[in-house]
Amino acid sequence: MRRLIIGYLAFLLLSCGSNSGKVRENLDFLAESESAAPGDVMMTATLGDFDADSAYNYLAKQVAFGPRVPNTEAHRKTGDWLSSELKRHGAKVTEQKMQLKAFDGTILDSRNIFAQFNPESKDRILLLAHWDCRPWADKDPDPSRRTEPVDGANDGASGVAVLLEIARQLAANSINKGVDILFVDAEDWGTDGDEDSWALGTQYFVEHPIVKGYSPREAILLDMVGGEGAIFCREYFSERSAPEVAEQIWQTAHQLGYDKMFLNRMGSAVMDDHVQLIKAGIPAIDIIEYHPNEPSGFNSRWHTTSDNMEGISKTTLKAVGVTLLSYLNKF
Ligand code: AHN
Ligand code: ZN
Repeated sequence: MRRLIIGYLAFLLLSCGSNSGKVRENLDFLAESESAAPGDVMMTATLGDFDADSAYNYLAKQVAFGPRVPNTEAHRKTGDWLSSELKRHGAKVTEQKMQLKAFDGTILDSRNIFAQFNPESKDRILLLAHWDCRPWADKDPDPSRRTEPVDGANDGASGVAVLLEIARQLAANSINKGVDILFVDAEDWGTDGDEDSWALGTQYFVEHPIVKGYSPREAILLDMVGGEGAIFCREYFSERSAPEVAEQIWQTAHQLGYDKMFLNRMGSAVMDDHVQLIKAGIPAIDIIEYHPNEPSGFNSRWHTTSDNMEGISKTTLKAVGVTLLSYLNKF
């Protein structure tokens, strides 16, 4: 049995990044659930209304700094701005500065940015996204452009933008819940086939707790949550770790009328920041786009020079933001 599970896991990992619709079909054990008709909104985000224009501006602002690649000026400036923006929203902000060694030996001047709302509350939820950009557009269709950095409009800036807007809503509505927002660095300086080369900032975060004995009830990772026409399916490692959290998120999305975007079925297995949290004992899920017709499982702009503002949709940002904000109301 144990060997079977390990074999199954290996199979899944191999399938990550390959176009194996058949495997995914077999994983489709989650039944479609009842959903509201579009526009039939059964619940509102009482923490305030998630403002998609504001989230979009937060996204554009990051992209305007330039690619947020560690060891660059754009990265340093963006880090300073993220930190000041979170402080402006009344959070207790801690910057975790560290030098991380990438798989290719490069030393990355990195920084995790940790913002706590109601730090005294014991019952906490952790919301996170990576804020760095991939240094090379190695999936670009044009080989001559594969050494250029990516803009990371979707891969990086989108998750951060949604969380900044959530921080703004938390401040405006002075809620009394324990909410932590974490922007992790050095997620995207990884290489295929070496799973520990990714998510370096999150690895550092769990190895060097900022708060003694830190153990949030659950964590929700946002990754690639702004793409035009994005679909969100349930993710394998999230299901292993915190199926009840995923269930609640997808149910909330359906109640809000976003059942066409949040499909209640299995997508793929993604090695992402949440896996490092899970390994450290924190129940975590990943809300990440799933593109069944792409070899990567992500949209065709992923890790290309086209991951820019043109691929961003306010509708997608809004669906994710409103869903998450509504979920926080229930937390
Ligand atoms: C895999 O490709 C297996 N994981 C992707 C993690 C990632 C990179 N998320 C954003 N960029
Ligand atoms: Zn990436």
